[in-house]
Amino acid sequence: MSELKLTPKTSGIIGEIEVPGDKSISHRAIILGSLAKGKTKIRHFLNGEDCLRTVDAFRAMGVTIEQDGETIIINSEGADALEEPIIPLNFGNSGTTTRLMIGLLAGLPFFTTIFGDASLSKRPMDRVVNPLVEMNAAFTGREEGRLLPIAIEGQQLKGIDYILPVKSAQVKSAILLAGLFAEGKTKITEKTKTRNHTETMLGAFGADINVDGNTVSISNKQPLSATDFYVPGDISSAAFFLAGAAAKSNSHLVLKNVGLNPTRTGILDVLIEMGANLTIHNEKKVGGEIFGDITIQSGDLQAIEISGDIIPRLIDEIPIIALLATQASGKTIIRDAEELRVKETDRIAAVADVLSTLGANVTPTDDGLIIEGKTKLTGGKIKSYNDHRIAMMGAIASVFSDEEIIIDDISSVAISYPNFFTDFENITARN
Ligand code: SPQ
Repeated sequence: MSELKLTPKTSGIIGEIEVPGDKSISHRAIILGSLAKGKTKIRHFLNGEDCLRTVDAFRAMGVTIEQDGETIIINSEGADALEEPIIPLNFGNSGTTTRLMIGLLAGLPFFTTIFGDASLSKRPMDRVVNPLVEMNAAFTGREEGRLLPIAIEGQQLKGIDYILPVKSAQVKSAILLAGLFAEGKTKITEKTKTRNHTETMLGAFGADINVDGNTVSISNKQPLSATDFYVPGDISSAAFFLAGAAAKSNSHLVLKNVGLNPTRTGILDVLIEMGANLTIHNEKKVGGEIFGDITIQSGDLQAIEISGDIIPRLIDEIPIIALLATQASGKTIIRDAEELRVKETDRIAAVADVLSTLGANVTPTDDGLIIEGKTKLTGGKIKSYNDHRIAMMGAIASVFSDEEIIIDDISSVAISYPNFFTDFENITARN
């Protein structure tokens, strides 16, 4: 346990920072770079615990992966050369590693067992196991493969035409990776579009992939080709400081090279609709991913309603949006976010608990939260629930309180933003 006491921050959030590389893209760069024959160089890789689990998995399958800080060099003999890992693969806390790797391992010609920590062992895997079984995959696991640990007996898979029943990029990605090794075509249709990094990056690595609206098709016709890749800053990490600066008076913050993929920018739409003072500049595109700089200044925020198709575009930002809503005038209503119940922790319950402890007026619902603002937060001892996004939300809350806030355990922050507290100190240093 690593407890942290945060003193009140009286003046604004001021400065310029570059957040670490995007977690979703970093995982996928390791996976695709390991499947492609040749040398892949990844720059601005997220050196966080979850992405390192994905690195370890491919090292265990014989891929040479060298790391120098945020630069990764992969030398791979291609997918055909991957070897059976001799020990079970430990995926720690990482849902992305687990679900994407289940899809990939299902079609590789060897046996693998996978497991994770207590949180990961409670998260549902049937959402990937069920469609993969339809593709001829063979699994054994706790509760008939619904939960980790799971053993995977690689099979010759066959293509599938699948309509996603859950709003999940991880499920879509698992099926796409399985489709790379399946006979025939694999086609996936989503009712609501989720983050599209897997399909975009598969295109950059030369896969035979086609995107038509909300439908993605892939065939196993051509092997992937190695390519260099730059990982933009993680908008989900930037979101904490964007929200803090939007609501804390006298703030002026510049965030450099933040990923602006439209399937991820729901947080920016919300900030603008609430009345935040935000501009985007220096937009660039590399490897199919857009990124740019965001400048934000404090403003008067109004409550809004958040529901429907925007939810997958900001699902990981809902904890920090809920905190932001405590600083907006009126009633913010968040709906259609039932997926939050099955993240690293039940994020609806965790957010409601933490914000209530700090004196906010917040009500959890089955699929979201109702928050009444504007509230001056109190101090108190809060729980992180061993969830990085809850711990970082708790830290930003200290900007809106005149009393000390104690977070019971901040170790989970290393999952997605190892330098979070250094950056936080730097932009609040005048206090
Ligand atoms: O990897 P993990 O633990 O699932 O990470 C989270 C997060 O908050 O960092 C969710 F808890 O992000 C997911 C995200 O919620 C990352 C992700 C991806 O990279 O494909 C997709 C989303 O999950 P899902 O279940 O909607 O597919």
